[in-house]
Amino acid sequence: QRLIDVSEKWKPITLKGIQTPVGKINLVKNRPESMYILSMFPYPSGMLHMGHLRVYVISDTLNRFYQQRGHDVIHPMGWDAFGLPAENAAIERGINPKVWTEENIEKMKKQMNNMLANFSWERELKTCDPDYYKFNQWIFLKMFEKGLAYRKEAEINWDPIDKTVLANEQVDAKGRSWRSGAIVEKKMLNQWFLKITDYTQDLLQDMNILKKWPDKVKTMQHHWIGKSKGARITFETNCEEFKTFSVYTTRAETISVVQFIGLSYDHPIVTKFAKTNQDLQKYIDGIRDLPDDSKSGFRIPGIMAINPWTKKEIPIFVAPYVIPSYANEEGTKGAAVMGVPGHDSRDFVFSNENLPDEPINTCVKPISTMFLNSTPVPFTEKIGYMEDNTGGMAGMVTNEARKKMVDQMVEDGIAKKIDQYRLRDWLISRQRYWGTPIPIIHCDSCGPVPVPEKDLPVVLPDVHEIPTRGGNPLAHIHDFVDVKCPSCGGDAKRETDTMDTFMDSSWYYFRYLDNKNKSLPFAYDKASKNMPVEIYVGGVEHAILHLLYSRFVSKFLGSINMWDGKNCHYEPFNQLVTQGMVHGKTFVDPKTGKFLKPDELENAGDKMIIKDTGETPDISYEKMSKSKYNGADPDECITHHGPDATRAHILFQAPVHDVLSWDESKIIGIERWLQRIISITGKISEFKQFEASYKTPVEDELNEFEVEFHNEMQRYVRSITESFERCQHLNTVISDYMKATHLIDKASMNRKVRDDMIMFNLQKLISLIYPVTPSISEEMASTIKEKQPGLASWNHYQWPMKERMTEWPFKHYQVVINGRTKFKFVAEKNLFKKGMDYVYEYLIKDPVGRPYLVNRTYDKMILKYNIVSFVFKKPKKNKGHV
Ligand code: ANZ
Ligand code: ZN
Repeated sequence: QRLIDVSEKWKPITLKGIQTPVGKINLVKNRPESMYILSMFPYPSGMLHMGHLRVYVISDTLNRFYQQRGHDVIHPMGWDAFGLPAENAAIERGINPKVWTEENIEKMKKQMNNMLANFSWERELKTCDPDYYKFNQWIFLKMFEKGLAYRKEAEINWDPIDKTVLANEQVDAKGRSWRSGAIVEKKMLNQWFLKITDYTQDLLQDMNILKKWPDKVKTMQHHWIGKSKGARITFETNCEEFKTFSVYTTRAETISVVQFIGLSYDHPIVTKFAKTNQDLQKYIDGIRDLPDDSKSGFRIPGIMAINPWTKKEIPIFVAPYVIPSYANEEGTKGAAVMGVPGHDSRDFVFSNENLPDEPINTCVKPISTMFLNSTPVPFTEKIGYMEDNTGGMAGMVTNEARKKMVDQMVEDGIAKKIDQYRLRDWLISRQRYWGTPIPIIHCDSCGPVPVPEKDLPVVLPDVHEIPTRGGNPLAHIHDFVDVKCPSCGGDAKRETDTMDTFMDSSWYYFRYLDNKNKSLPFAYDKASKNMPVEIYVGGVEHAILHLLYSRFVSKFLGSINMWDGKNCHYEPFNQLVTQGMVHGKTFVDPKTGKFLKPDELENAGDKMIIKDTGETPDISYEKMSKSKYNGADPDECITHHGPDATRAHILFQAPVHDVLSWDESKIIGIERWLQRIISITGKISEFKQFEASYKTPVEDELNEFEVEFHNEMQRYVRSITESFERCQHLNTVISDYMKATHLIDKASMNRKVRDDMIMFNLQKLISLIYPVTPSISEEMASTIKEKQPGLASWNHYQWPMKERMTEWPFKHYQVVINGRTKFKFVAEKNLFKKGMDYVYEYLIKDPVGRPYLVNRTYDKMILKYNIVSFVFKKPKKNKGHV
């Protein structure tokens, strides 16, 4: 039996009189299967925020639910401890980032305990621990061995302020760094890459088996991988030195109206012509400084391309919108695009700017022209009819025409069908201190040599202050850099890049399963037994990269036989629960448009007004941020309202996937509900001395109120159980709690339901609320056990079983005689089916019915609905006789 902790600290403030549960809880473990419930581990910033609170409430609630159901739950927690903020904080303070990080971890751990998050702390890990990052290095070396880790010159996004490389998604639409706000520069550097593109097919295909992932997330992954089906078409030129080049297109059917060729600045044609054309060279030099949406171009004189379909000559441009590293011909530099202004909006804009006098040609028209007077230009729908100017294709649907055209060109030897992906290899080099050193030694004679496995970990050298004199911080630490080559023994230098922290988080869920293993990242058996993670809870902001990298690394680890995941295609996460953001109440001065601080506002009756002006502020809910003064501190809410109310409140306010608009004042509803449970528990415990042997009686022993009570309670048990199982709308769990509480309260007042049944169902309720409000559940259970020695052995940690719904086997009937209701009775449901005679016999034997029927004969007897009606002839009055 496994023991779990319940916080020993919480002293309730609002819900007075409740004692803090102390010590350990015995949970029954009767299912051998483990249940791996994982929440995304936090960056140790020093303070839990509302988003953290929300994730951990969800995962802990599920954790407790599955424990009650007898599972051996793995619910670990750790720290994503490398990365920039720690490094910056350390530089600011002149300390080692480790110090800052450790302090923060301690603070956040306390906060997690305060919210009663019940983590398997014995599994804890910190990614900045050499014991952990040793295996980042180990995995890197395995990839290196398999040819999946390589170094190449690459253009990188360079943040000139943070002096670091940025991933594409760290650069916003305006070309600024997400962190420093600086305009990002392009720079060429030798970088380490992981060949995630080798896994493109698997990453795409295996999404089909991820049935329990939100569609939105799968769409985002699809989009990121970005498969497109197209063709590479060869164009000839009129230039002797460059007889041919090729373009990549997904719209081959538009070839008859290609009006220009766009080349990326690094295309060989450009490079060649720039040698003799200073203006061109100047244009290329300035190209990196152009904004992303620049329409500019440079027409290369002295060369024309020949359209292979129409044989017309068309101009060639350097076009900045052509992405240098997308859809390049295998083994070549630079990309080329066939410009079709009639059917592509980028080409259209470019053509207007650079070929202003050229009329725009089209070759596709809409399928339905019914509502259109003319075809819009550019007409960018992929589906349409081919116009007459397309030779043999006129009238064909685009898809068909494309296929036919490509097949024809393939036959003619001028085209190849290819699939193209947007996904690039994973650049893991970071020019930073606070990360995992890449375990490579550069030797002049041997090249890059992997650090032998026995020498791992390559420990991050301890520094009092991080060198900030430019270049890589580690390059300044000579003891670290100057080493002997492991291969030839000559003088060599250590790699000074550190790894992207996404590497740390791409496999941490494996390490939890075996976090003390010294020789391997984790043991085969442990991983195979407990993987995949059953439920992964986290923010949707990690829906692309973190999940993609994790899937890649998990599959790679499968490929080198580190774990057996055949059944799940080596997918690491079975169900993904992405919780929505927490928004804060934001007050804006309608006059100035400024965000208002809490101390600029005051309470005026039931609303807030602006202190200085007395005016009503505009209120909205927005993403929490310091500049909007709309943040909320989880600690404060817990201090004021206790962890139980806070947990229930956060679940109640919105379905798991939706945005949650945080309004602390609404917690009052939750507090009333909890008070009610406390008071009915006290009351019902006083009814009488109960015995543990109670079981729900069979239906014909129940009165109709009991049947209804039983059924309604059953509906809540089922609905709550299913909500937890599906984990879609945990808010309904709380409303079911409230309804069940109301039901029991009502029954305890009306007393039409037998006492034992009320107590039995109260006990169920106390088990049902345990996942969300563990300390109140705990407290109520001990109240009952104290007052009711007969129930002392009751195990409130067991999830209530679903019971049969019952039907009351009886029915209410009424008897109507000559149009007047005379009496009512209760009898079996299908009484009328047994026939008139039976009903008559039944009634005349009934002590209530007998006086009405005895010694009379009826003229008519009718059975309808639940009414028995009799018509008796009135005794005729004797006329004439006296
Ligand atoms: C002619 C054409 C006509 C195109 C048309 C589109 C519409 P996806 O689906 O994203 O793969 N393209 C090719 N290589 C490019 C590069 N390196 N940089 C920028 N654009 C490039 O897009 C493929 C389309 O993007 C290709 O099809 C090509 O333009 C352009 F009506 O060719 B298309
Ligand atoms: Zn060497």
